Amino acid sequence: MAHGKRGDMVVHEEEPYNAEPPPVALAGRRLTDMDAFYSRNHGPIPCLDGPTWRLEVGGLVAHQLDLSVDHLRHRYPEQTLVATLQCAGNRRKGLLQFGDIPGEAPWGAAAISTAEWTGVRLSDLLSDAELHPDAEHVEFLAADIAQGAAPAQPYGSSIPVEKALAGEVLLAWAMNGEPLPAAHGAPVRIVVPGYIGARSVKWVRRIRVLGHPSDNYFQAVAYRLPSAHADTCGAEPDSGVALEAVALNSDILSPDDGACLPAGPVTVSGYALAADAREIARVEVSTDDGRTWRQARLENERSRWAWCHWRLTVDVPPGQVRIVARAWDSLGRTQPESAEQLWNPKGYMNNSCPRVHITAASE
Ligand SMILES: Nc1nc2c(c(=O)[nH]1)N[C@H]1C(S)=C(S)[C@@H](COP(=O)(O)O)O[C@H]1N2
Ligand SMILES: [Mo]
Repeated sequence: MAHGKRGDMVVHEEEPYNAEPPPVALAGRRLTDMDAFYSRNHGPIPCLDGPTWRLEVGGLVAHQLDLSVDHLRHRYPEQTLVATLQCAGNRRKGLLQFGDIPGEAPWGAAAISTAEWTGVRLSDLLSDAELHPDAEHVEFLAADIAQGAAPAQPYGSSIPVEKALAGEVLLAWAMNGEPLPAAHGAPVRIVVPGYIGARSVKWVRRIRVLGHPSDNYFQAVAYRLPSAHADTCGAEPDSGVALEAVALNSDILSPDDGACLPAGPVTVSGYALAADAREIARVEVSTDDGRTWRQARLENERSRWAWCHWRLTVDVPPGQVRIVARAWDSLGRTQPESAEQLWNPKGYMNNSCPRVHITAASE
């Protein structure tokens, strides 16, 4: 079992290790099993020693901090929160029919997982450190070295000060009640609920308060949404916008795309995730290309930071059947119908309505 993961992970890359579980491993489970939680890495997974680990907090602060895990545990109140992490590349596979996306893994439906995280609030540390009035972004620098960055550098990222001070951002040392595993950032990682996974920096070592976004490769170059026309002659060079909040999204986890099933009742299930701390209001499923929709049952209590599982049993006639789903949020917004308009050169943020094609056989 590489990196503590189940044997049937879909491994996009062995080194650095990048893998998602088979969709069925996520279905119906509010918390993702540790051995199924997707794993996204830009460098070798470091093995850090918990007892000697230190976290430095500096930059635009009145008081620098230098903390051990014990300091974190004893100085600040413990917080536990259920939050979904989703890679910006989740569902990239659905964009590939509209254009190549070289150098990026073709993630399917499962570069997303949910855990109960335990740690302390970043805002508690920052209030101890006292932010300078010019503070704009809070940068997290990690221990792993990303050889694929230009130049090679430790993984890092930053978030706006307003988000850093919101109570939901944690420095976490436990996941689903167990000590954080090495693959997920031990001894301590950042968890930024509601933001793309890239901002939840693992193996964090330094926190720097800055007057501007981080110039780390993963903030300044990668994880930006470029214009689809970045190479158009005469246009201004376009470095795109840094991705922060996730978009309203959903996917179908069962049945599998391409499945052959007996005609008759088929249970369709999946997940939905709201954006901007909204809630999922409903999820609908169509088996007639969107002419009619039926409402799915939402399976777990809705929370601001976590996905919601849904399911619906539909009756499918013999032949080829296309199943489409769409989620709605508490503001009345729904997902874009087609992935075509969402295609971008890095393949980020595909939140189009999920579709699977099945063949139903008469008995
Ligand atoms: N130090 C470090 N933190 C990191 C990364 C990384 O490569 N190094 N990958 C990021 C990305 S792109 C994602 S989607 C999430 C994945 O978290 P997971 O591997 O725990 O699922 O971690 C983020 N934090
Ligand atoms: Mo990611």
